[in-house]
Amino acid sequence: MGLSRMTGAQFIAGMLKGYGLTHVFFVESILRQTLIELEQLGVRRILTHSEAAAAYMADGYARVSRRPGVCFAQSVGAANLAAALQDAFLGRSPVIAMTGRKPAVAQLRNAYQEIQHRPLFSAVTKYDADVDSILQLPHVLPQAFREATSGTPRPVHLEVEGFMGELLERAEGELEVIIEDRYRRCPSHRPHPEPEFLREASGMISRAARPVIVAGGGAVLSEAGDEVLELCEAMGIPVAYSLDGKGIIPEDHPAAVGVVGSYSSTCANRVVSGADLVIFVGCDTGDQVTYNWRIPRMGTTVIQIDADPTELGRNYPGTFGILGDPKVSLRGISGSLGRQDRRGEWMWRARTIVEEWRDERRPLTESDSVPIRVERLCQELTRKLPSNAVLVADTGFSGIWTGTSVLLTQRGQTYLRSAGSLGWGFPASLGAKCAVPDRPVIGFVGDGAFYYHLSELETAARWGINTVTVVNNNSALGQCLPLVEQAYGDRSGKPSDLMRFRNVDFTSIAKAMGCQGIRVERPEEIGPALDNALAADAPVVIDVVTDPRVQAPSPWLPE
Ligand SMILES: Cc1ncc(C[n+]2csc(CCOP(=O)(O)OP(=O)(O)O)c2C)c(N)n1
Repeated sequence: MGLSRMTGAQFIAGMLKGYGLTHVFFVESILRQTLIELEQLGVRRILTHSEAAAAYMADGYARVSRRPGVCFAQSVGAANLAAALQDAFLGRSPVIAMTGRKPAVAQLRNAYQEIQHRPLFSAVTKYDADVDSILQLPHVLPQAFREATSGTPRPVHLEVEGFMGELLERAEGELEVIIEDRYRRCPSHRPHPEPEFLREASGMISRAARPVIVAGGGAVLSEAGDEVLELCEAMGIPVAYSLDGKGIIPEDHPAAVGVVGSYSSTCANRVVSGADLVIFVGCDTGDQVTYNWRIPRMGTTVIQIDADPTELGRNYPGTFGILGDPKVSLRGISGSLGRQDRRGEWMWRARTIVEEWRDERRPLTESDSVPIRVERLCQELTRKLPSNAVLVADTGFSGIWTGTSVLLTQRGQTYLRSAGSLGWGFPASLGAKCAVPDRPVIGFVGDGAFYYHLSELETAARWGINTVTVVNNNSALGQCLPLVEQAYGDRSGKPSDLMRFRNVDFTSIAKAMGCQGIRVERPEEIGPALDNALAADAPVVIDVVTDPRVQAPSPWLPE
């Protein structure tokens, strides 16, 4: 190939296409020439109704495909875009964000729409470069892909000269588009652990009486499901997981004990609390998966396997850390295990704890009450979830409900969830569908979450992004309801001002925007609604009227 004369726009477009991008997400007035080039290359240009939605779509695209997702915004949109990268940062998602900036001569002198962007992006990116010369492009653009996909995947930001990036994209240079295949997806590298550490870990596992695996998003990223199962079955080790690790093994497997931590199943918290050895696999040990670092309790023996050395021992001092790709490391541990011990009694005990929790919840999951109980909605969703489905959950109760009450029993199913930003779920589900158009993508959102980006129903209809969105419509910020009432205590006033909405039928909004809508008010209507929505040739909103007083399960904590 070699060098050839091209514009900045041609180079950027060539790189994005070369790295496998099928879609980019943006609000107009940015990189126009690049978008024109991308059209020629067959990349779909998804115009959104806000920069936040563009970032969330790129994020959903990236998380489900483990390939970088790309979003653009013009100068004044940069702050909106940066705000929405928070979820990609927390969710460890390889999003590449590109924005425009007026040239240096316009900076710091009251230029229209212009503020400093670096502070906005510094907290939500791992790499942030200004691109003021076309000669930088062959360095910064490949580096953006390397940074986004290596180590802990996270967002990166490139700020391109010109408020629309136009100065750089019109410039010409002698350039060559070089694609490094390795950085087209995560994990870009699979670091191999030190053998003596694997032997030591195997010894610790053999000696433990009640070991538990807690698998996280890093294990999913590494596609370590088979290796987790192999270790758990060979050695009799129950498997809990973070929300990001949900689906790592089929949840109806006898060793699966559920999501542990604060957004959790009682059974998972009980089993992990009872362990004498906890093996964190690609799991961040943050406050959510450990319920404020109380499960496992400090002092418990911990092995942690992670591809990022800075995670090892971060929250449990004295951790036995193994630096390595989870899949490779687990293979190594299984390979160096001596005596196999099925730990019949411990496995039976873990299983009993799971059965107790499921039995306890059965009256709710099979409830016929109207308004519909969310437990029943989740049960129907479990039954109808296609074997290759992607389930995308918003934050708060939507994370708890889906995490605890929708079971992913098939290896081909994927679970994605908001890392905390209310409103992420719907646009993220659209981005996910763009990345995996042949898989059914189902969003699960509260009405409070859905309101954020309702306008993207029009985007879904315009581009035929045929997702199913299940709205848990309780006309309230349900998770906040009891908390606000509690905060009021005996004081007079109107708590409802803080968390109640009007009763709105989202199906009419969906239809007005060119989508389909199915209103569900009775439990027996849920199954048929899901069947019809999954078969539809359009984006569908299933608006499920539920009881705002029904609270998602609270986390269990030992005495
Ligand atoms: C950006 C943002 N703002 C506020 C919150 C706090 N928050 C978490 S859950 C929640 C209520 C969600 O309501 P809804 O989506 O209707 O779901 P429900 O609780 O009713 O199931 C709020 C306000 C948040 N997580 N993110």
